[in-house]
Amino acid sequence: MSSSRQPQNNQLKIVVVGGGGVGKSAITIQFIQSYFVQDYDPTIEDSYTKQCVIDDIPAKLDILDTAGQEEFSAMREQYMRSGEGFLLVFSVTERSSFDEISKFHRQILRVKDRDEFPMLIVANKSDLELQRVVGREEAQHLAQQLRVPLIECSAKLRMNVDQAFHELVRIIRQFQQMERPLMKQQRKKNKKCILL
Ligand SMILES: Nc1nc2c(ncn2[C@@H]2O[C@H](COP(=O)(O)OP(=O)(O)OP(=O)(O)O)[C@@H](O)[C@H]2O)c(=O)[nH]1
Ligand SMILES: [Mg+2]
Repeated sequence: MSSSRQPQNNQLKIVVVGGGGVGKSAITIQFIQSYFVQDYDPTIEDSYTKQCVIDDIPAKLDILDTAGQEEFSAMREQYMRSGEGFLLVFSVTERSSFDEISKFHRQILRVKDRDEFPMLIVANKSDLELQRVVGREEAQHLAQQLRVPLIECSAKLRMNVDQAFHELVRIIRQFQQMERPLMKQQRKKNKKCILL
């Protein structure tokens, strides 16, 4: 690919959301540093950057690992405004975290004022099969309802961790590509209005 065809700005803002203790930090730290955090230390807000090449296109990911605990929920709108794509994480061992997915989804669409936005649902802790309370089919059903793809993952086993981030990057790229011509049309329209 010639350099002129490369996207000018390959920086992408990814935000990891979901209930408390579902494994957002564990997934993020596995992706960035390739180790599993065993202890639970509730997050307030942590940010990371990672350079990677996805489908032969370089990307600089700015990843925001957010607080799941309710007491920090006031910060949500602010990070939702800046995010270009969201991982919606729940734990297959905790029903309330699954119920929260729809709420995060709804809040993101409201803050973005859109019907659709780049997101990926992550069903984490799938290594804990015996403690699973949210079935695969049930999760798939919600994903179809929300029109958001879903991936099963385990931060502990490092299963589908890279895939989750890479897939979200693909979803963001597709969305932004669709948006660009639309924005141009919009600008033209606006211009016409001003001339009139
Ligand atoms: N077995 C198993 N445990 C996990 C997995 N992911 C996270 N955990 C454990 O679950 C606990 C909570 O994980 P965190 O990553 O801190 O959860 P969080 O979503 O960041 O929580 P908040 O920061 O409070 O929102 C920790 O003890 C992790 O070791 C997983 O895939 N499998
Ligand atoms: Mg955390």
